Amino acid sequence: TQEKKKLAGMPKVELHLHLEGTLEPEMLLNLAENNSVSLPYRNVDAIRAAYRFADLQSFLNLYYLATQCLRKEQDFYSLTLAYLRHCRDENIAYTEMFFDPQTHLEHGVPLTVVMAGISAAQKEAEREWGVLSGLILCFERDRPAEGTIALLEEAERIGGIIGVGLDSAERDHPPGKFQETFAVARALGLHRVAHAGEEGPPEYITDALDTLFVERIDHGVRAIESPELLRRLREEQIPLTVCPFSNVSLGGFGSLQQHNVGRLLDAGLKVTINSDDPAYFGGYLTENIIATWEALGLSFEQAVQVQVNAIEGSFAEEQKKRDML
Ligand code: ES4
Ligand code: ZN
Repeated sequence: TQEKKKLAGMPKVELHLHLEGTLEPEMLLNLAENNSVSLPYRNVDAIRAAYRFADLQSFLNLYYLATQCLRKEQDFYSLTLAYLRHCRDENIAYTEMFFDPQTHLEHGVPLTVVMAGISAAQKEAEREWGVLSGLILCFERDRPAEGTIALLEEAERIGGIIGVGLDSAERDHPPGKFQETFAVARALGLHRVAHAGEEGPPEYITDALDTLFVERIDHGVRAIESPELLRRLREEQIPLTVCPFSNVSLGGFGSLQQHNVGRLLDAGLKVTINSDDPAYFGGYLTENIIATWEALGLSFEQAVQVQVNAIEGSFAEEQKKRDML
């Protein structure tokens, strides 16, 4: 339809995207071969067959297994450039990308290597295609907070991150453990976001706001359980980076038709739509937007509002935001 074409063609912004979650099966097999990492999968079909997840943890197990194949600067460069090429093809003008350095460090890959590869791809995508991007360093909440301040300081010495985030297994891992680390990030002038209310309770959303001083909530769909929190999120216009395909893939909602993003929009929240880990969850940003819009019967105006929210909720410079609006 005409409206569908307009949504696909309009300039877009993505605010919740894990670079490691863009690792497609074909690239994964290539990297495994090149880096002599043995995988329990022989071919693309076997990998795709493993993309059936019961919950967040079952997904993370596969996601972290696959990250073992990322070893060299070139690997991070190829991964990032392939995603940014998708952005060009989908008219995504600006994207803020997460990465998980602790996992790579555990595999013996230094932060300098990871960041050099990502940064080279970002520069190339901007130069060649005009696709702008920012990089957000995520801490994994199911690891100790110990060492995260040193990691943050090293990233600042290298340069190139615009903020910090908090991801990985949410259940039984409240945000408060990272209070000091996020305070340092804030003092350094870095932006702050956290996954909260994906599988965890609404209290984790409140805690992320009050103890980490986050500026956005990643996911946040369980806010629906607390009228008081809904009121706060609306009054303070805290952006939520909702990821519909991700939530359905990981069992948060039985189907796209049952997703609550329409209700969150109706409640006046500053909702954005994002792809999270598109290689694993069945589609990139445009597909998330169009399929959600169709499944929930959202209005065209609501779909456009979601993109205005993403521009306004982004950490782009004010002038760039005005250019995008
Ligand atoms: C993630 Cl979907 C999701 N949730 C939490 N942490 C993550 N890391 C990568 N994808
Ligand atoms: Zn995520």
